[in-house]
Amino acid sequence: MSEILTIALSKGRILKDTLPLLAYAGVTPIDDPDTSRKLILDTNQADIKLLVIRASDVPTYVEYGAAQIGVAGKDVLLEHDGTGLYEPVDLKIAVCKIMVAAENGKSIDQPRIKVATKYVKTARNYFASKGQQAEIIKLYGSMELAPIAGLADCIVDLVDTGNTLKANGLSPVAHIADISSRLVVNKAAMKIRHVQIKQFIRQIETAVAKKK
Ligand code: PRT
Ligand code: MG
Repeated sequence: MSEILTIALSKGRILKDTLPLLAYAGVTPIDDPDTSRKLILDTNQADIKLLVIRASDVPTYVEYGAAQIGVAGKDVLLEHDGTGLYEPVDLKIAVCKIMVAAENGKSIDQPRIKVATKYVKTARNYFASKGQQAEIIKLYGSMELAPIAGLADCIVDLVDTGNTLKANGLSPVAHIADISSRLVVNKAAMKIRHVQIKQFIRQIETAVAKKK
């Protein structure tokens, strides 16, 4: 048996959308991930385990090598500072957009604006690239409330159907980036365990292609 391959992913939509890809690659968890309270899931392959953690913690686990592989949204990766990660496969799951949104009818064409977001780095880079002065206000959730409550002029957040914005009287005013989840790999592991990891990556690539 080869060394254990540990794959970090988050509960919710990423786990839900990753399981079919893993199944194509011949990997299925033993316990039902929806009902299990375990944070480490054994799979039908004795040398593959899944870690179920916070979405924003996935790059950290992989960068430090506690997991060799992970699945993380590009939104999370854009905010992560590390350089210890390869990003070899776009899994084309959990697809959405990262956008600027403001109250219906309001323009963000002001010399200086307040932006509420969980995506501080992405927001800062975006407004800098536009040459627009922005005060970035860090929030941890429910961004949609910020313009309504008068905390900020606009938000930077993920948008899928647009229903959440709509329900809160907001409209998208700018598109920043298309988002999907990526397979990430620890750089040292890729070198040291090249054969095992390359083989896994190839299986996942095939699964992504087949799913289309
Ligand atoms: O645990 P933690 O809070 O760190 O992570 P999380 O709660 O963001 O995890 P989760 O499971 O909600 O999302 C994980 C990943 O899914 C994100 O990092 C994205 O890469 C991806 N994803 C894809 C989304 C969405 N689509 C999405 N629509 N994540 C969140 N949303 C939210 C969005 O923030 C907004 O509140 O859904 C709402 C908008 O959806 P619509 O359809 O109303 O536009
Ligand atoms: Mg959440």
